[in-house]
Amino acid sequence: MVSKITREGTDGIMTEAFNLILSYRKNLEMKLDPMRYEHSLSVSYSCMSLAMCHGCDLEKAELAGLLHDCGKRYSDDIILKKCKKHGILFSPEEEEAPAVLHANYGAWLAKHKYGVSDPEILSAILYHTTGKPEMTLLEKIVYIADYIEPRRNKADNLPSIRALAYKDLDETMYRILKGTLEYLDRKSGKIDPITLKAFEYYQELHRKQALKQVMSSDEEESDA
Ligand code: DGI
Ligand code: FE
Ligand code: FE
Repeated sequence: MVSKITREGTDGIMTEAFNLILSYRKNLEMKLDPMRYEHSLSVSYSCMSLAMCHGCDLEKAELAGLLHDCGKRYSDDIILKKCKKHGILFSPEEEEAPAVLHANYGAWLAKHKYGVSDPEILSAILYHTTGKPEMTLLEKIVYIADYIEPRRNKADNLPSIRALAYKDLDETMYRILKGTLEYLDRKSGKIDPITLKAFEYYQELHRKQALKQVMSSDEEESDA
C-alpha cells in the first residue's frame, strides 16, 4: 500500500523549503511527460547525494536538480519560439543547436514562473546542458547528476563515470564532455562553442593533473 507523504518530515520538522519542493514536484508532474518527471526526481536525488559527498548546500542542490529540465516541456521548435517571445537571450550558435535551448528557457521559467531568485541555482539550470569553463560546485553537481542519475542509460561507460563522480568532479566533467563531443561528432550535431570551451577547460585541468601524477611518481622513484 502506498501511504501519503505526511506534512511533517521524518524528524517532525516540516521546513518551508520542503513545502516548496512538494509544490514544484506537483507542478512538474503535470507539465512534464512521465519519464521526464521521473528523470527530474532522479536528478534531484542524485544532486543531493553528490552535494553530501562534496560539501554543497543540500537544499540548493535538490531544487536545482528538480527544476533543471523544467523547460523541456515542449519540442525544440516551440522552445525556440518561446525564447523569442519572452526575449530570452540565446546566441546564433545556440539557435543552430536547439537541443541546448531548453536550458535557457528553463532558467527563465525558474526565475519568472517558479520564483527562484538565487543566481547560483539559475546558473546551474542555464549551464546544465553545455557546461562552461570554471563551473561552480553547484553547476558541476547538476551537470554531472543529469548524466549519471540512476535511470539514465546513455553511455557504456556510465558505471565508471558514476564511481568517479564521487571522487573527482573536474575529472568527471572532462570525461562527460569528451563523450558528449564524440557523440555529437558521430551524429554530426552542431556544437555550441560553450560546450567546446568547457571541454578545453576541463581537458587542461586533466592534463595538469596527469602531469602532477607523473612528477610525483618520478620523485618517489628517485627517493627510493
Ligand atoms: O535534457 P536531458 O536529456 O536530460 O540532458 P541535457 O540537457 O544534457 O541534453 C542532452 C543533449 O544535449 C545531448 O543529446 C547532447 C546535447 N548537447 C550538449 N551540448 C551540445 C548538445 N547538442 C548540440 N547540438 N550541441 C551542443 O553543444
Ligand atoms: Fe536538460
Ligand atoms: Fe536532464
